[in-house]
Amino acid sequence: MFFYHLADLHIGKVVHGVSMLDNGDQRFWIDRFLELIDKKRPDAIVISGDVYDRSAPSGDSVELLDYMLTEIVKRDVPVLMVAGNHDSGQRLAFGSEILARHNLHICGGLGEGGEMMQVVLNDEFGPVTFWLCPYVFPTLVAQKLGDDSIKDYDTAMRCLIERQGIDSTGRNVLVAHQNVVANGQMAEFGGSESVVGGVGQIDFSAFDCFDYVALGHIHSSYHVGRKEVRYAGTPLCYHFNETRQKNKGPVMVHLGKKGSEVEIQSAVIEPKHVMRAVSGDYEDVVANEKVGAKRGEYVSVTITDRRITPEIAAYFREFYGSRESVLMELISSFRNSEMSIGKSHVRAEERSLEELFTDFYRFREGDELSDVEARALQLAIESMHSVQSGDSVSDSDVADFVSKLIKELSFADCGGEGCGPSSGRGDDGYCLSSGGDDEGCGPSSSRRDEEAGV
Ligand SMILES: [Mn+2]
Repeated sequence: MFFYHLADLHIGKVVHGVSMLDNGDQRFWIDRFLELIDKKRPDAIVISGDVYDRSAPSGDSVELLDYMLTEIVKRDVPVLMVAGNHDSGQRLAFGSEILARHNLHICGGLGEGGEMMQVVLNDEFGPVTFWLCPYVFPTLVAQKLGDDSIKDYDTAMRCLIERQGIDSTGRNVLVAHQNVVANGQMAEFGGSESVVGGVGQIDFSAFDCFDYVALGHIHSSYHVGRKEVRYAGTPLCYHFNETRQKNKGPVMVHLGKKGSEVEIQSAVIEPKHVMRAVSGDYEDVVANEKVGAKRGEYVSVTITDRRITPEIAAYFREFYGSRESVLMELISSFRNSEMSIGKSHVRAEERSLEELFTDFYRFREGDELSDVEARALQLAIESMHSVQSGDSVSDSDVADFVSKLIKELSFADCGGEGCGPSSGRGDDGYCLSSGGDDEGCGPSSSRRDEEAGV
């Protein structure tokens, strides 16, 4: 018996504002998977929950799952699927009795008395019983089994399995969606799970009577306690932490004669967009990415030596956009306070406004003020000092200052200082300030995106 074990498809998932559905990532993966089915001819497909990302999935999500299941069933391959904690079991199981006649087995809930759905498939060694168990929690199991003493997940699962009356002389596979651990050790979280560690742990020994346990819930692909108790992981990276996992993809399970070793391998499906995280000093990231960035990627950039300015954000967005890539995340791990901007240990209150601004400018622009800019700063500070504290600033004060500024700067401009207050530096062939200086700090669109946390 050879089957593919998948889990946590999360159809409709949005990652950093990018819809894996609308951007074609999930459809692309499904099409590659269908090719794999044509090539390898499995005896079954097992899907261990979190089929959708939401309990009330969008119409497009339903359409995509419909496409996937229809294509598999057309190929005469049975599908065994359970509801995860993200799914509504009731909705997922719509028409399940009818669909089961076409070898599409969907389990949305337990039976009245806590029975799991059973599907028996045969191969040359006889029958294999698949036990379909949707996501369950202790109070549900306590109610189904009429046993109020069931309070925790581990007990709930053990009682539930006990209730099934499993014949362990035959071959049994469990399909479940739970948080399973080995000897209390924390799970290797992928990153995109909506649960936190330690909640609802079940020890892997609860599953001793099964030849293979096809798990969903944790988004990494790995085994727990023994190699036959296994998480498939998400098909695609749904979090930048998950880019560390090399083997994303369906798990191939070969079940031989009872008692013989179960062969388990990962199949690799290349995603439509590779997700990649880069980190380093600004100049290094810029230089490295010019050489290393590929086309059509999902990228996270962490700058370690400065804060993100609208100009930096605009630069990276443009850089990746021109490569048909998406800048999903742009963050700064630069944690020092403003005081460290000028590497000065003098308290901010004791420093002149001119010094503070010059440091701020150097930090933000990575360069010194030009002579013209220094003159403009001086004028601004003089004007400020001429206004007594507590006095209100009249419109004519402002008009005076602005006309003085324009006069000074246009004089300097004619003096060959460049083309205006901030003469658009072009380090390495790009321009940090894109000419929007008069309006404040860069094009307003980039500022909006910055606020939106891009
Ligand atoms: Mn999940």
